[in-house]
Amino acid sequence: MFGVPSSRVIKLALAAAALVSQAAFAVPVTFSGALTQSDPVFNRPFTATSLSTVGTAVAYDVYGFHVNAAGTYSAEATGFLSSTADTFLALYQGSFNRAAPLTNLLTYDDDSGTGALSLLSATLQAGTQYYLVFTSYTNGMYGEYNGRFNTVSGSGQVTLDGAAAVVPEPASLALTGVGLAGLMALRRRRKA
Ligand SMILES: [Ca+2]
Repeated sequence: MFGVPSSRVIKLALAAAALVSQAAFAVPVTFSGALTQSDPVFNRPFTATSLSTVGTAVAYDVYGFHVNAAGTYSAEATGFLSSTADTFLALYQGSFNRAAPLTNLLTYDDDSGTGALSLLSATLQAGTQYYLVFTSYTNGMYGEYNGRFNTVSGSGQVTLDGAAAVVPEPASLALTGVGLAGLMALRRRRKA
């Protein structure tokens, strides 16, 4: 006979329930960085078939990511320089080549977010590599920014691939503070 204290059984059950709930609900993934004068530049798209004539050499950052289940996902710019700053997002499937900005372009957005911030959504598949390009509307716009991926439909999860400036959105503000403090400490160390 195995005499297992009932309190331990309850604890195990609660731990298992916590694991299940973590797996069942997608967690938004935030990212942050800065567009700088030393960033590479490209001629951003204007439409799916034409290039911008005002964003001809915009600084950009690229975020490689994948999802673990098919579904609808969104990516948005949540801040850039100031409330009037004008972001642009482009989503690529398979590969991104700054010399061919219309190749593999899945979708893009200029101003669907707050103010002139960008918000795009797309149906994505598991097992496919995607690249989110964060850039600005016109040339010469530099500054720090924040962004976020969300699962719009389905229970899939976005995972960023090897991006250094990635902070999974935590469940509490306390955790956000710790994550941002850690990120800033890391950034300070790198600059030193
Ligand atoms: Ca914009």
